Amino acid sequence: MQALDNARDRVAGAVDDARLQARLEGLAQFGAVQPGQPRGGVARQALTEQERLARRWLAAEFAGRPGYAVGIDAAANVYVRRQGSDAGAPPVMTGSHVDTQPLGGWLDGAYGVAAGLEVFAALDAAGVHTRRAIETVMWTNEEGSRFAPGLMGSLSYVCPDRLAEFQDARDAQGVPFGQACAEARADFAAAAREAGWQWFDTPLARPLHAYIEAHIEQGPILEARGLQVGCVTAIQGVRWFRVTVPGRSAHAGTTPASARDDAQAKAIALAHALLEYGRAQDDEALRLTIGRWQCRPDSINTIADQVVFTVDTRHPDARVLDALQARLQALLPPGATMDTLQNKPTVTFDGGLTALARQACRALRLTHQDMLSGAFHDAMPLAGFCPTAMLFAPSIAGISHHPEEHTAIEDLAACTRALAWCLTDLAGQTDAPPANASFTSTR
Ligand code: HGY
Ligand code: MN
Ligand code: MN
Repeated sequence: MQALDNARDRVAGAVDDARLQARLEGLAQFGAVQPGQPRGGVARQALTEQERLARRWLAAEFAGRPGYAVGIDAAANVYVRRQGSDAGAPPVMTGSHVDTQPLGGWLDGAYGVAAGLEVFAALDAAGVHTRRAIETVMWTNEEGSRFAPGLMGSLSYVCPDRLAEFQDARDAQGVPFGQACAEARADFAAAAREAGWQWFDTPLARPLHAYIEAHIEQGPILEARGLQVGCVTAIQGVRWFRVTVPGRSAHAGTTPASARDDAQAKAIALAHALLEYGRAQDDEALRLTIGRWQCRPDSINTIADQVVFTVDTRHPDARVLDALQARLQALLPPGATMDTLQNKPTVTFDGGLTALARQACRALRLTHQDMLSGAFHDAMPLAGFCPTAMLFAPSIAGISHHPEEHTAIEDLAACTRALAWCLTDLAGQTDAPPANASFTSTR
C-alpha cells in the first residue's frame, strides 16, 4: 500500500501548470475566433475540420511514444491509451469532449481532455507504471448544437444500437451525422497511418473499470465559496423539444389582421406563455431556455408561414419536467407540433468513486464540496455503464458557453492533481513494465 500511497502523491505532484496551460492554449487555436487570443472565443463544432485537426493534434502528443497507442471507434470517439502491465484488464478511462458551441469558450470539454493528457505526462515524469491501462477519450458531439441530440459519442459507446439512430441527424446545412462521422474516422486513421502511430482496436462498449471526468463547473458555486474542487454526485435531468408552429404566408402590407394566419404571432404568444409558466413555478432549480428560433420565409415584408423553435428544460426532479412538458403540449396552438430531441433523466454517480474523489482532495489538501451538475456531460451515459464520477474546477463568474469562459490555471491544475491521484489509485501502481501485447500496427 505504501507504494500506491507514494505513487498517487508523486503523480499528483508531477502535474505541471505550465504544460497544462500550453496544451489548453494550443488547443484553443483550433477554431479560434481571434487567433492567438485563447479567450477570444472558439468556434469548433462537432466533426468540423477544426475539431478533426484539434483531435489529431491532441493525440499526437503521446501517440508516437512507447507504451502509448491511439484508436477511433465507430462513433468517431478518439482514444489515447497509456498501456498497463495487464493488457487484458478493463482500463480506467478519463477524458471529455473538444467540440464547442457555435461560439464557445476555450475550456468547456477541452479542459477534461487536456487534464487526462496531463496525467499521462505526470505519470511519465514520475516514472510510474500502472497495472490497468488508462485511456483519455475525446467523445464525439457532446454539445448537440450541430447535430441533436448531444452526447452522441458516449451514448453510442454505452449502447452501440443508438449509433444507427443518429446517422440521419442533420446540421443546419443538411449534412448527415453519419457522413461527418465517416469522414472523421477516415481522416484520423489516415493521419495515424501517415505518422506511424501505434494503433489499438476500439470496439464500442468495451468493459471499463471506471470512468472519471474533469470539467469546469460552468456555474458560480465553487468560485462564490472559494473552493478548489467540486466532487460531483449527480447530473440533473434534461429534456429538449423542437416546436413547429404553422401559419400561412401573405403580404405584410395588404393583409388585414382579420385575414392573417401569422406563425410568428402564434409562436411568440406560445413562447411567452411557456416562459410565464416557468416564472410562475417560482423554483430556483428550474431551467427553461428557448435557444433557437427559425422563421420561414424570414422576410421583412411577408407574414411567416412557419416558425420552429427549441426548448431546453432541466431539473433534478422528473416530475417537474413532466409537468412542464404537459404544459407545453397543452399550450400548442392548433396545427402546432412538438417533438422530443432528447430526454435524459437525472443520474447519480457511484458512491465509491465520489468517496475516492473526496479522499484525493483531502490527501492533496484541496478545498472541496459535493455538488450537482446543472450541465449534462459524457459522464451521464457512462454512469449507467461503469462506476463513474466527475471533478469540477471553478468557473470565473460562472460564465460558460461564452468567449469569456475562464478558470485560473492554478485551479485547473489543482483539479488535475485530484484527477491524477484518482486515476493512479484506480489503475493501481506496479513495478512491472507496460505490456505491448494489445497494440496492433497502424492500419
Ligand atoms: O448543454 C449542456 O449541458 C452541455 O454543456 N452540453
Ligand atoms: Mn462540456
Ligand atoms: Mn457545453
